[in-house]
Parts: sequence; C-alpha cells; structure tokens
Amino acid sequence: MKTLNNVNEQTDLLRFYRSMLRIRLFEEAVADVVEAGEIRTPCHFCIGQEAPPVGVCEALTTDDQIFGAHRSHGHYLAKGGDMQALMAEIFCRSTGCCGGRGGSMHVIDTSVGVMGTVPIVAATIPIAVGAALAAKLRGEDRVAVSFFGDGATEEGHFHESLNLAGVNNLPVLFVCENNLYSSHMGIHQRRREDNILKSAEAHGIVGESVDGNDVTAVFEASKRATARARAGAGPTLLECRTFRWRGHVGPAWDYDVGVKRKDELKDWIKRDPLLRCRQELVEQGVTEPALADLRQEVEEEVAAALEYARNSPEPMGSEVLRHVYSEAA
Ligand SMILES: Cc1ncc(C[n+]2csc(CCOP(=O)(O)OP(=O)(O)O)c2C)c(N)n1
Repeated sequence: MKTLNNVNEQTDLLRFYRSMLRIRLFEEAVADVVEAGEIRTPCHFCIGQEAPPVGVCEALTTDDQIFGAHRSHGHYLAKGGDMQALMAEIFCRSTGCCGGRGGSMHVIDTSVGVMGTVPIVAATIPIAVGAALAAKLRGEDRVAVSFFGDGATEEGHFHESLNLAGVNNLPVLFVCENNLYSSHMGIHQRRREDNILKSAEAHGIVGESVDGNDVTAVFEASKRATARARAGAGPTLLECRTFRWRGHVGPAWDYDVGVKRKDELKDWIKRDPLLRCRQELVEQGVTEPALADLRQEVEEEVAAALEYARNSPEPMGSEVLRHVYSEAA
C-alpha cells in the first residue's frame, strides 16, 4: 500500500477528505452488494451528506459520545468505528459490531464513543441528553452529540430534549442534517416554513445553520459548539443543510418515486462535498498522484472489509437470546 507524504497527511483538510472518501467508497461498495442481491438488510445511504458526520466528529474527542439514527454508517466511520466490523454488521455476520444482530441501522462501538443508532425517528435524541446529564453529574469532560434528520425535528422527543438540555445547561450538541426530505415528503409539504433554527430560539439555546456540504464550515461550527458545551455554556442546535443523493432507503437514485427531485438533485451533485474539498486541496498544492494514492489506499481498505464480511460466519441460532439480558459473571 502506498502512503502519502507526512506533511500533507498532517493537514486537517486532507484528514477530512480521507474521512469523507472512506464513507463514500464504503457506501458505494455496500450499494453495489445490495443491487447485486447479495445482502438484504435495509440500508439508508448518506452518500452526498458526508460533510456533517466528518465535520462534527473531527471536532470531538474519543471520549465524546455520539448517537444516531437510521442513516448512520457515516457517523460510525467518522467517529473511529472499525470499518470491517461495520461491513460485517451490514452483512449480518457474527463479527459485526453488534454481532450481526443489528444490521445497517443499529451500529455501536462504545470504545470510540459510538453509543448507538436506532431507526425509530428521534428516539436517540433524549438518550443523548441523558448521556450529557450523566457527564455533568459525574463531572466528566464529555460532550454528547445527537445526529438526526429534519423529519426528527417534527417529533415531540426533539422539543422535550432541547428544553431539558437548555434548562439544565447540558453539554450536548444537537446536529440536524437537514436534507430537505423526510422519506418521500419535502420539507415545504410538512411545514409552513423551513425554519428549524427557530426551535433553538424557542427553547432558549444557541442555534447555528451552516452549509452542510462544506466540511470546514461544519467543523468550525462544531468546534464553537463543543467549546461552549465544555465551558458549561450549554447546548447548541446545529443545522447542516445538505442533500442525500440516493433514495430514502436503498441505493436507487429516487428521481421520481412520488417525489420529483431530479433537477434538485442535479444542483446538489454540483455541490458535492468531496469534490469541493478535493478542489481546495489541489489549490493548496496537494498533487493529483497523492490524491490517487489516497483513493487507492481507501479502495483497498473497503475491499478488505468486504472480504472480511463475506468470509465471516453467520450468528449461531443457539445464541439468539444472548445480549437480550445482561449476563451474570
Ligand atoms: C417514530 C417513527 N416514525 C416514522 C418512522 C418511519 N420513518 C423512517 S425514516 C423516516 C424519515 C426520517 O426523515 P429524517 O428524520 O429527515 O431523516 P433522513 O431519512 O432524511 O435522514 C420515517 C418517517 C420511524 N422509523 N419512526
């Protein structure tokens, strides 16, 4: 495997780019195996929205904890979750990060602070608030981050969580990845206004909206929010405006499945977060061969993860009740 020269590797932007590329190529590989019928787990892809997971997680420490939803492969990888274990989980193999019981939508790696992702919309938002409360009560310097979509902001859990976190000044960052759709309904069909930040104002917490396809902007806003949280200044609602390229679920492009988003999608593809980051790197002097080496390195990592997953055993039927209850020593 070729490696990049150390100087380039040290730059933040190159690290961000690599992290986004890992998510993109990982998910494209998963999309291919879904299309080939090799796996049947429902997969919700974040292709096109890689900047929020990377920009936010780059502002966190390993001890900080993240909570996600159904579209969370990117969060898991950006926070340092093991790629092979994620691929094996998506293949429902026993070597997966949840022993093959969770599939694509339930991923956990507590060793790096990926505390759990759950497909019930908005379900993990209050859990992140609980984690932040625990950190505060124990005097731990730990920030909790909740990732969710714009659809989740229409659930009661979201408002109760902002209120509780605000009242108690908790170290929590609420990250709304506003991709303008909740399943097949556009935001303007669901709300009179596209006004998610007003919820921050209503609950008396800080709110900030950023271009969710600009990884540096997401990183900088997240740095500000985590600094506030660590300083005891309470929660932030960070809205990252972005767009998913593939369907709500599955790899299809979803141009016209009850929603006509072909033109909109074309515009958003022009704002590809990876392409933008890559162009900046080239402007900064990173060479094309160095970028090609980086891509090859990531392609090899993804290929190794696929091989690992394919060669891993399925969970044993006899173990179906394991992990349902905690086991006594
Ligand atoms: C409580 C609940 N209601 C409905 C669903 C069905 N559902 C799954 S994902 C989804 C859309 C979520 O949209 P959003 O929160 O914006 O996230 P995105 O898919 O855009 O990432 C819906 C309605 C669910 N899983 N849970």
